Amino acid sequence: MSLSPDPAFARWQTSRFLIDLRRPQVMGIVNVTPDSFSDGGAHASTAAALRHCEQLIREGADILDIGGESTRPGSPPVSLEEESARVLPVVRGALRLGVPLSIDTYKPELMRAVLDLGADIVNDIWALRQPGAREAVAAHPGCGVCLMHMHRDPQTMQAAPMEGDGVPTVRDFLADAARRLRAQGVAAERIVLDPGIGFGKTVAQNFALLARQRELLALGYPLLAGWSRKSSLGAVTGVQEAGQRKVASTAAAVLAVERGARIVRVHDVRETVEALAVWRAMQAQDAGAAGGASPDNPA
Ligand code: PT1
Repeated sequence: MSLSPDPAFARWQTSRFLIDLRRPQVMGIVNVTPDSFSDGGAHASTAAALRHCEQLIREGADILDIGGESTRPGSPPVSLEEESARVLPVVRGALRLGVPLSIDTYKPELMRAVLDLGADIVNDIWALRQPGAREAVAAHPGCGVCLMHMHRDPQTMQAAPMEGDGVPTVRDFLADAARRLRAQGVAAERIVLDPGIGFGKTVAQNFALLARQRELLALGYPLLAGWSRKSSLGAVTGVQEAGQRKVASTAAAVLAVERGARIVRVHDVRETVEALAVWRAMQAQDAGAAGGASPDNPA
């Protein structure tokens, strides 16, 4: 099982683009933060961030995810003014690059501002739980949205992770978040769900969310998975330095896709695109990929 024939999984409606999810999509991470967890703040300036956007597109990114506040465990929040000053100039420039732009923010004022500029997707680690966020997305006629599960908040989530079997908890949370947004009139095709790897979960709970992605897919929405450089990968590989976790991150991205995720959020775009080309070559010959000639199946 991997590609669902259900049309609910086939595409993601966003402001400017109808994204075809039959091919897994690589979402490249663009951190516009001086304290960014893995690029040492190298992209803190607008020009550097835009160069990074162009680089990720050359490497094969299908979508760019632009964020101005680090939400890795223990990160301090930044003000609306600071986050807007970091993100808005980059969004203005990146709108010309011809790929869907996702903005990683939970602040409704910034959501409205980027949607007014023409941004395509709101990626919210709070799943639109901040007052006014759901309304900001619902007021837009066609933007995409990614709803992510987080236990507690970025400051406290790892101090007291979830308890017990996290999969039903995450599933029920995401079902509720999607239901609330649908109730505001947002079409199902605009919505993607994300288990929130590393957001208040133990290492075992994160891997259970990978092993049992099928239980989340049962909700009927496409899934986005973000494993890139995260500490759970460090825990199982012994690689302490986040920037050195490329192999583990790429493996996790492929496994997530193999278990049904349609979008992977990654730092290492070139590696991920290459690895997914291998996955796609396998997929093309999978049972049901009717009639393809191959060494095992001569035409
Ligand atoms: C994610 C995600 C995100 N992750 C979406 N947006 C981050 N939709 C930011 C660690 O354990 O998975 N999905 N935006 C980054 N967050 C973290 C969390 C970074 C945990 C690092 C860790 O190392």
